[in-house]
Amino acid sequence: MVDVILGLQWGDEGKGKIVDYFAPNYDVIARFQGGPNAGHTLYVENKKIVLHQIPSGIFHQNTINIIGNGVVLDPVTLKRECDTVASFGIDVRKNLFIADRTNLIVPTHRALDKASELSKGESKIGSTLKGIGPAYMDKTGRNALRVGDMLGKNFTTEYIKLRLKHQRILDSYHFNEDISAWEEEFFEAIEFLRTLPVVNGEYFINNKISEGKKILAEGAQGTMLDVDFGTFPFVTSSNTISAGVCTGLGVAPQKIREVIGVTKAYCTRVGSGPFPTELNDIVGEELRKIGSEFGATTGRPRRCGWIDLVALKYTCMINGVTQVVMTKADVLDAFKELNVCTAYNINGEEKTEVPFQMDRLNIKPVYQSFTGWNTDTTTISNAADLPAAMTTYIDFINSYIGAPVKYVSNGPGREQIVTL
Ligand code: 2SA
Ligand code: MG
Repeated sequence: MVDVILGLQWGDEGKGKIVDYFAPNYDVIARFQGGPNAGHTLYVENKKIVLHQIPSGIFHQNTINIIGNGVVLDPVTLKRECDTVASFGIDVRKNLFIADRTNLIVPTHRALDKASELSKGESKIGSTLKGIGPAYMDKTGRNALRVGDMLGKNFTTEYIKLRLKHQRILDSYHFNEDISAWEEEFFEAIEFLRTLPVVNGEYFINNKISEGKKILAEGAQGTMLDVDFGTFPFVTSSNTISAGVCTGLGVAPQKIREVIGVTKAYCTRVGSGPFPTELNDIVGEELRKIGSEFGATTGRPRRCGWIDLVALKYTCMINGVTQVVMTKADVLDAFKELNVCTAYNINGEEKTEVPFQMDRLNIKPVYQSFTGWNTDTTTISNAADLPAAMTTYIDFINSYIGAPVKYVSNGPGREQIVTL
């Protein structure tokens, strides 16, 4: 059976920590979408590690990790990350596998990402500039190079053909940065990638399922960044939702058991696009400061605001969430009053559904206020010891979204998680 952990907001919900926490219960951890745009933060031996390409189970000796076909893979980032992981005494060749159908990010994808963003000016997506959009365009456009191609004799020729295609687009953008250094790094990384175990991902996973192994699919970004259901066009280019597990790994829908959705106790977004509950005031700044809300991949300050239950209920619906993990609840310890958004006021009408293209509407959040618990919760380990005001806050969220909050994370440490 396959369980899924995924983000219910705009990414950065703290999925890395949660995957790391649950990893000991699983035999295999699989990434099914996204690429080096992801930034999954873990603490290993008290050191902060940010993983972009490798699944978050890599630091557990007995866990197998697989990069699935739905991922876009940047060999350079992967190599760098493998070196970091190896420095902790972990043999990546033993427990990291890569699906042969995984699409490669090539240096010109990064250049195209940059050129496209520059050309959009004010209306840019705020992408991570990792080449994600162009790489997925080449997948659906049927031009991409995949990991399996890298093992063939004609790889360099195919690469040059693709680069020429990209060059014509780059020329139309008048983009003429020299990418030869990127290319050199790319081919070095390809050599390294050739030494890693490449497998037929769909058989690999399904065989594991038949053997009765437990699989955890690790989502990247969040549902509000899903290419179909997110705040398009301010989204990423993959399906970040539970359905993405089927296409991104090659598993059938009935194999999926638990869908564990991760949400912050408040809300953040990095990059452009609509964010109804954003706080452009001192409260938003406090959230950013206390929550250390800076992009794990790009270092960009994240936009902060109150939790948005309209969006959360929607993302629980799309994913079929069976349990919710609420992270960074301790960040709210400092606040005397909390707000949760229960409806969108659009032109004087209160709506409780996420509309088509939020960015074209003037949405005012309708809030319900709660008294903050205003006490340090970071050392609590039993549900019974949580402050009553926090329980009230969580109960309200449960009843609104129709999915149960089963875990509350109250700090970055592995032990800082309360089971409800
Ligand atoms: P892209 O690069 O094409 O996927 O960007 C498109 C949009 O998706 C957003 N996006 C993200 N949002 C939150 N977290 C992400 N990962 C990093 C992190 C981001 C970082 O964990 O902090 O370090 O800035 C992530 N990846 C993509 C992106 O901001 C665009 O809005
Ligand atoms: Mg992140």
